[in-house]
Amino acid sequence: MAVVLTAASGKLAACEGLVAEEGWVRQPPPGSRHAAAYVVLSNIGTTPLRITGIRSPDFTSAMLHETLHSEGQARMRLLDGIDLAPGSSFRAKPGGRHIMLSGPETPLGENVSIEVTFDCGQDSSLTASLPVRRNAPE
Ligand SMILES: [Cu+2]
Repeated sequence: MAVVLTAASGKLAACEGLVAEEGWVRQPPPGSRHAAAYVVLSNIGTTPLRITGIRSPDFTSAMLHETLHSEGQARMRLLDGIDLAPGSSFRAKPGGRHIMLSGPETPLGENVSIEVTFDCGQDSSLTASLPVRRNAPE
C-alpha cells in the first residue's frame, strides 16, 4: 500500500509588494569581520510594509545602521525597522544607511553572492542575493 506524504505548507509568504534592487556588498579589507551592504527596497504594493528584521545565512549577524555625522566624526546608530508606505523606497548607500554584516561564514571574494533576508512580520520575508564588489556600481 502506497503511502503518500503530503508536505505541510512550510513555505513562508513573500512580503507582498516588496522589491529589493541594486544590492551589493562592499568587499571588506583582508581580516575584517564586518562588511557593509547596500540595497534599494521599494514598496510597489498598495499596503504599508514594515521591515522588522534582517538576517543572512552567510554572516553571524546582520543589522540595519544609519551613519550620523557630527563634529567631524561618523558614528553608526542601529535602526530597529524600516517603514515603507505604498510607492515609497528606502535607499541604503555608502556614507548613509546600510546593512551591517558581521562575522562572515564564507570568504568574501569578489563576485561571491551573499544572501540577505528581510523580514516583514507574520512569517513573511524576502531574500535577495547581493554580489560582493570592490567598488560601488557606477
Ligand atoms: Cu554600520
